[in-house]
Amino acid sequence: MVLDNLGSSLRSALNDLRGKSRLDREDVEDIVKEIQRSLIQADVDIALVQELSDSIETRALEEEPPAGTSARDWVLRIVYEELVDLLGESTEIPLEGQTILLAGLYGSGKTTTAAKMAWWFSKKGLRPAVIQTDTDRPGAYDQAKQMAENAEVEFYGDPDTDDPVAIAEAGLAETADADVRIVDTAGRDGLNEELIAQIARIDATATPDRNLLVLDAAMGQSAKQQAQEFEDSIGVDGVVITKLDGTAKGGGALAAVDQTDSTIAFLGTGETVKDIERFEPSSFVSRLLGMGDLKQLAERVERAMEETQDEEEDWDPEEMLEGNFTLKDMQRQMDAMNRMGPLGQVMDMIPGMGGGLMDQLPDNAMDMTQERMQNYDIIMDSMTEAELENPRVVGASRLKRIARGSGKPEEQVRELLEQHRMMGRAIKQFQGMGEGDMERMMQQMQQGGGPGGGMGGMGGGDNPFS
Ligand SMILES: Nc1nc2c(ncn2[C@@H]2O[C@H](COP(=O)(O)OP(=O)(O)O)[C@@H](O)[C@H]2O)c(=O)[nH]1
Ligand SMILES: [Mg+2]
Repeated sequence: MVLDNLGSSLRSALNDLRGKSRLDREDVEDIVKEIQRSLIQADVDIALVQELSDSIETRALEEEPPAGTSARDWVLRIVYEELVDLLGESTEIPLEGQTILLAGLYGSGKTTTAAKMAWWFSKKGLRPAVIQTDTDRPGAYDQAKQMAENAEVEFYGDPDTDDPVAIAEAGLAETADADVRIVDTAGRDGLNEELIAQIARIDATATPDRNLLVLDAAMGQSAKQQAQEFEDSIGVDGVVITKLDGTAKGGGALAAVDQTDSTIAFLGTGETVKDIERFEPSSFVSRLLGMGDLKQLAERVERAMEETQDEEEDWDPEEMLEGNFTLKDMQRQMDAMNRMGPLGQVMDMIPGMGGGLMDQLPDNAMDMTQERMQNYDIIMDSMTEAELENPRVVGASRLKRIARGSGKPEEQVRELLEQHRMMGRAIKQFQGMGEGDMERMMQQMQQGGGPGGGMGGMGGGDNPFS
């Protein structure tokens, strides 16, 4: 994944700031060094790295953090904002009729991307068609046709013609009924003048609404120059970065985006037609930094809590977060978890929780299968109110009684109590994250200024994360 290292190395640098409320020059320099190291490892252009780290350093030292913000939150937020700024907006792709031309080097993933994008548009309710104009590569026609079939979209190609401009022209006429026409082209080296002239002619004939440059995430520094050649000949409106499912680091592609002053439109994450994502800078950077996808998290938490709350009018999540974690809380947590999905996945979406913290928890703290939860539920039904509120009172004889009453082995009752202790500890660690880091961060975000920007889904103060 692009800049994969950045998240983890940055997290460890940020961890050193725990408990600090102010940043000194040395802290900032350490963090900037970490950032530089991982960007350079990810093949990001040196000039770009310098620019980014300069602005992070300047802001961290000169800007005054809002009252009550910890040093860690503050740096995280600056890094987040600068990275989002670097990546820019996502390329505008209106959901309406249009022609899109795909250009790029051999094997960059154009043909695959054409079918993926067609699939994507069809899921948005538009009628797409793929037009294949690659006459250079044997098998290009069959490959494109097959992929269009997989995507269940209209296809035009002509294996008997060797003039790509004529094919483009005929294809556009033939697919006039389609909403979105995606013109796939032959791979070309930006330095091959003949092929550059050819794509310029296709561009002139097809008059696409936008030209997208398809770049393999594995491309290194040469991506920048290639991108410039395409920019000069046909103009690049947006970039598709492919093969992000591999080990490639994507730094070259990033430099290309910067070089052509363009933006990222889509990300390719696999070989099938469904392996495509629309690029969203804020959620991309959130994940990158291990801050989780705040918007998505907020929506899921809110939905689950609304449902739980409907049934439990008098539950005070704040009390739970303050350390009084009872078995009843655990029951509610399990209930909410059932609705939200696996706890690990949910934790990954919480700012500051991704990666690092999960590793510190005992493995089985998160290992809550559906079946175990059901068993626990049954056991808890055999417990008294007092036991649920304060499970410490459960000694050997009560344990026997509960096991008999629920028809579950004593071993399982013991396991439930142990599970509860572990979750209680995990919740404490939640708070230990840094004197309410998380809470403050979410508040800042709700006020609009912070990472995530539009925190649309984050409603009132009725869930434990607000
Ligand atoms: N893993 C992975 N493979 C991809 C992705 N996009 C394309 N490929 C593979 O890369 C190779 C070249 O892709 P193709 O679309 O033919 O590239 P083109 O020459 O630019 O048209 C094929 O084997 C594709 O299956 C991707 O996002 N992930
Ligand atoms: Mg191709």
